[in-house]
Amino acid sequence: MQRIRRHLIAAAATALLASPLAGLAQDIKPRLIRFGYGLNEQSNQGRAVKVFADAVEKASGGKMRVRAIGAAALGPDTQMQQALVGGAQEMMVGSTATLVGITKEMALWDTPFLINNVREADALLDGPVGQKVMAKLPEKGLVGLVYWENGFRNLTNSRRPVTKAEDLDGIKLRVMQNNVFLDSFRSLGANAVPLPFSELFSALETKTVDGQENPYNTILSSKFYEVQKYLSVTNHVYSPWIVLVSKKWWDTLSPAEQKILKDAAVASRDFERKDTREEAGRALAELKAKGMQVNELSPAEAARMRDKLTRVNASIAANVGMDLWNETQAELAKLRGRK
Ligand code: TK8
Repeated sequence: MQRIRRHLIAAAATALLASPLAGLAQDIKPRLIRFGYGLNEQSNQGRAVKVFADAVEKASGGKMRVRAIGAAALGPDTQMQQALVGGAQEMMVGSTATLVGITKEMALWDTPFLINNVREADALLDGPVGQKVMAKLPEKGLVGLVYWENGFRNLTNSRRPVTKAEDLDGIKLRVMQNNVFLDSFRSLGANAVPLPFSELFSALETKTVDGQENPYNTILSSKFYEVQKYLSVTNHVYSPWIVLVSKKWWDTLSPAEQKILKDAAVASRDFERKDTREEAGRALAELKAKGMQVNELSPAEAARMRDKLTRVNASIAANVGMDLWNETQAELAKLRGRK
């Protein structure tokens, strides 16, 4: 009897150890966050992901671990977005422009010449308008935490300096997978082709496309200067990046864990904007030193280009909704009225 009981106790103990251990292990095992991004590790994006990762690990005492996976090793933006929606990947940072297929309101940020400077960018993105756009994500299976700065976009190509819209005639120009960008550059006369960023360098190298447009930082960190001769300063749009979480996964986190991610995201945003602006400030000189030929547009040609580009505004307004569009314009007017 005694022996049987001892056996039973031993068996019960084994069972206890075997099965609830799984539950126990879940508490002990760190939460692994696969965080994907498109640029290189040595870029403003890569540096800020590292800041985020360190902040999360520190605040969670190592219970939450971020595995940063750059250079689009988890796929281009659109593929990662789908992986987040499906719950196969936890986090990413990418362009808002590639999100438009999921959340149409994101097209607001594609509006040419919407934002004039970084002060306006921060106020608009972090204020009610930016938050309203972000709030459209959860119903699509995504949670947006913060906007980072990609930056003002400029044009590069391997054929000739672009000093006026007509110089784009016949230039095969890679654009993001986004209709506003496609229509904008087609209206300027370029032969615009949508392509994921991850395929861009080799497309430029093999001359599958002649040109592209991105902020100075990216032209530098992605070494586009190796395959692009001409840089035309157009500043045609301010591009944000957005830090995204899989909603499926987010809902399994405790409020304390969610707070750790939110706080780390804000810290990474503040770091990223500062870092990006510093780099942008010296990137142009570096690109020149690397042999790029840089040209500005004359005020008259810049105005003509602006005029052609902003013809897409009416359709953007209709797409994102007139209320959001008007609120954005009112917010910008308020910002511009303030000294
Ligand atoms: C990186 C992209 C990039 C964007 C582009 O994955 O595609 O041109 O500017 O930053 O999101």
